[in-house]
Order: sequence, then C-alpha cells, then structure tokens
Amino acid sequence: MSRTKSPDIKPSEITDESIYRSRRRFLTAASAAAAGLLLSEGRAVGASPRLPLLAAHPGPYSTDERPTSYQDITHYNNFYEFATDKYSPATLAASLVTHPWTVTVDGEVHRPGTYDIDRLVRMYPLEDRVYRFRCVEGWSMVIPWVGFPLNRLIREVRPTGNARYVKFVTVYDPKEMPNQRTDLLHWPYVEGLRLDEAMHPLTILALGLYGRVLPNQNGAPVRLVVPWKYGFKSIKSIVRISFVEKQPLTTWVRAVPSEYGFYSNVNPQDDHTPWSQARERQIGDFLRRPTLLYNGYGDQVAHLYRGMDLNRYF
Ligand SMILES: Nc1nc2c(c(=O)[nH]1)N[C@H]1C(S)=C(S)[C@@H](COP(=O)(O)O)O[C@H]1N2
Ligand SMILES: [Mo]
Repeated sequence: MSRTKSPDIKPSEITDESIYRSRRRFLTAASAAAAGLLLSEGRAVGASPRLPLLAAHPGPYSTDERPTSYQDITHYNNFYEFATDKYSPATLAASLVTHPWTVTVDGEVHRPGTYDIDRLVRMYPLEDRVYRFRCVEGWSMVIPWVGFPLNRLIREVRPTGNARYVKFVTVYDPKEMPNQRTDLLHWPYVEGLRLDEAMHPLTILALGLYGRVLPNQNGAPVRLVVPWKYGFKSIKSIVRISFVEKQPLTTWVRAVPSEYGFYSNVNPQDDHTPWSQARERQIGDFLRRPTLLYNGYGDQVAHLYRGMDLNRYF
C-alpha cells in the first residue's frame, strides 16, 4: 500500500454540474426518504460542502425513517484508533491520509488484486441506502450511506470452493492513529463475516454518506456496513479483504469473548453484554425505543440463521 500526504480529498469521483443536476432530478422524483435528504437547492442537509459529492442512485432497502442529522452522524463516532470517547474522532481523524489508498483482495479467490480507491469508487453504480444503525452500547442512528453491494466485488474476484468467511482489516498507521501505539485493542482492527452474510444484498461497502464522500471519522475512504449487526461489525478504513476457510478472530471477540461474538446480530434478548440490549436511544430522540431482532431487517436476513441457536452463536 502506498500512501502519501495530500491536503484534500481530490477523488476523480467529484460529480460535475450536469451529473449533479440529473442526480437531483432523480432524487427529487424518488422516494420521500431520498427527497428528505435534500434542501431545495439540492444540497445534502447540513453536509459539509468541503467534501466532494458522489453521484448515486436511490438503492433498495432504504428505511423511510428520517435520517439522523449530518452533525450527529459525523460528531458522535466510535473510532478507537483515535479515541475511546465519541466526540474527538471528528477532529483527531482529520490527520488520517485517505488518498491515495488501496484495498487488497486476497486469499481463497481466483482473481486476487489490489484496487485503487479511485478505481473502486467508479467500478459499480453507487447507491443511496438509508439504513438503521445500532451500536452495541445502546444508541442508534439512521444513516444515509452511499455505496455498493459487497457481493459485486465478491463476484468479481471469484471465491474458490474453500472460501467460507471474509476477513476485513483496517489500516495500520500508528503515526496517524494514536491508540495504535497502545494496547487498548489488538491492532489493526479486524472484522469478519460468513461468506453468505458478505454476499447478502444488504451488505455494502460505503464510500460516502449524505451524498458526499465519507468524512474520516466515519471510516474514509471505504468501510463496511452490515445493518442487521451491531455497529462494531461495520469496520472502517479498510485496506484488506481476505477470503478464508476458518472463522477469523475479530478484534472485539479477541478482546472480550464473553460479551462479543463473531455473529453479533442485533438481538434484544441478547444477554452476553453486562447491559441489556432490549432498548436503544436513537440519537436525536428523547425516549428510548425497543430494539428489534436483526435491527428490524429480519424479513431480509432471518433465513441466514435458520436452525441456529442465536444464544449460542451470538
Ligand atoms: N477500524 C474501526 N472500525 C470501527 C470502529 C473502530 O473503533 N475502529 N468502531 C466500530 C463501532 S463500535 C461502531 S458503533 C461504528 C461507528 O461508526 P460511526 O462512527 O460511523 O457511527 O464503527 C465501527 N467500526
Ligand atoms: Mo459500537
């Protein structure tokens, strides 16, 4: 991976005026959810105008719940490489160099490769996907991601018959990520999915939110989003995706195996954490609301776990 300092995100994906206008037409004609993201000027509500726009089409599976504010999504973060509190990643992550950037895909695949982020962002049509997002700590948000289904990339690299799991790895950059100089967690951050979970159409690689490229604190330049699992599965700032035979040892399972499992499907009945998962506070709400099994995506994903004891495979 070769990465050098560059003051701005200057991706080739910046939409020119005409693409942006047609995108506005598309979006205003689209669902109330997508339209709700836009002011009359067509600019994403509250989104930082400093970040380049991403041209995307409305994607399937979007909730019509009102998205959490851009301010909250980008200033209430978990990014342990930078800090253990939620407020400082917004400023500390600014120093992370996210361009140039490459993602290496390797392991049990017929066509391994290293993808430049400028290529990755143009490889597949980008979609707007408004997803519910539930952190194991008990807060939730509604986040308008921009990305593409991970299964598109998986089909491209063609897993071998031995591939049963997918392992994701965050960048290791202790110079820019202060906590990587400590043993707070085992670094680099690692996450994993079963291959069928990774292939599920809800699973996306996100490159942006609110119609603009990802802010660093949200996992720029590319992160995973798995909306039916606790937030920690949605690993940020990915540099490697490996197809493997054995279930990968993930960062949080390694750290506290009694509380965090490999599956980590959102489950209101889950009793592994010392605190209850029955309810959540959606950021911006005053009252807590009941948490839903699979974060409300049961119709889409329950079949993946048919016959499995969720209490055992937590
Ligand atoms: N590399 C990395 N990825 C990560 C984390 C992290 O600390 N490091 N935190 C996880 C947790 S616990 C959550 S809840 C979400 C938070 O994403 P957000 O800040 O975009 O809301 O990112 C997940 N991905
Ligand atoms: Mo989390």
